Amino acid sequence: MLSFRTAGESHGAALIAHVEGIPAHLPVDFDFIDNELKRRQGGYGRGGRMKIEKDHVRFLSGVRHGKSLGSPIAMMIENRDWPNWEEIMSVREVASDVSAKRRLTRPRPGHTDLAGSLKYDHKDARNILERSSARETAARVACGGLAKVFLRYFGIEILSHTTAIGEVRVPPDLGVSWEQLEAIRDDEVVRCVLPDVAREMVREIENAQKDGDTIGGTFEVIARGVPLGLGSHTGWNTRLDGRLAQAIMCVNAVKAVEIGDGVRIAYDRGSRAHDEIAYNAGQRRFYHLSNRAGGIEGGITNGEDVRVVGYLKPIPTLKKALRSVDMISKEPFLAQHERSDTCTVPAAGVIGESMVALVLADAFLEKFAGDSVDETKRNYEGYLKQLQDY
Ligand code: EPS
Repeated sequence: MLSFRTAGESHGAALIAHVEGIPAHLPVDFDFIDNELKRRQGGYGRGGRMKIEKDHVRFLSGVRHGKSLGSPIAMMIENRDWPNWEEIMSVREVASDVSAKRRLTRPRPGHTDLAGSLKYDHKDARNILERSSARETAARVACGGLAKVFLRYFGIEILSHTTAIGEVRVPPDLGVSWEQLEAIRDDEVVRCVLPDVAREMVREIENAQKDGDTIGGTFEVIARGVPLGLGSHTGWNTRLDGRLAQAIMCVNAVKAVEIGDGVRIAYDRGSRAHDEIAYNAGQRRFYHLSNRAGGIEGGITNGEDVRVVGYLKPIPTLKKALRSVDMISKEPFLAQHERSDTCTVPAAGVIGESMVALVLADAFLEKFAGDSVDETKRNYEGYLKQLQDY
């Protein structure tokens, strides 16, 4: 099974990522992983910080001569902004005039500032926001990049697209093709497959920016080549849809998750909600005539594409500040403004891909295990034969 952890503050020296469970002998595609980080940094509506950072993964352990060793893989992404924050974010004690710099005491509604400061008993919300910042997702994308490299070895690929920015949406019945997803893989604007809608999305972001406001939206992650049988109906925590929901819900600013057409079918009849079953005798496999279930039935992948949608709230750092209360004086104030982004939906799609990759790789290893990728492959091929022989 695959597990991962991250560490690091947004304006600290570096982000750290730690992945355990990748079998030995996996060829590591370093350029691919760096490109994943680059994709996450793109998207119209990012703030000034993205002009400073140029993320790159430095592998510290677990890989030798280009291949995984089977031991824990540690990775580091340096923060280029760090020289500007060395004193403010120093791990050593500093003079009181330094610790007062960039202090935040007027919490932003919708942000972690207040709940985190009260819970951890901090009088400076910087001690909270530095870790709750979406900067942390760069480390997750490094872990997800590795998971994608592993999945690719078994023919599983994952991409995403932006399906809404504010009120501008792609049509709900848009059947997006893999070629369309490939075409926007490295798009640096909004990562929407329909050029007309993409232009409107840019305008929607610009309008929010002009108003000193922020804007949310939705993205869809699609995984193809996923075998039938990942996840299990046997326990509440083994169901793959539940695991995917958590993985997407914990992406910064996500407030709702949908599998397939889950939201729409809640308002429809069963006869229009489910995917009818057919059998392809040539390929000796069952398949479905539609995919409203998003490739998962009963918490188990059913062999169709896995489709997960993330819904993002507009991020809570606003120039047009909302009412708040100073944490120290308890006086009413407008919330503090920090340098920030206007829209992070295109970046969130890339982060969503990583989270889906990590969940699928974990479920894949749970089922097929193996200390080396060849052993995993033998187990996998044996299972594919079992399905064909059914
Ligand atoms: C973030 C605020 C901005 C974003 C940051 C997330 O950073 P800063 O405070 O340095 O301007 O750019 O995102 C990243 C740094 C990143 O790599 O995604 C926040 O408050 O969450």
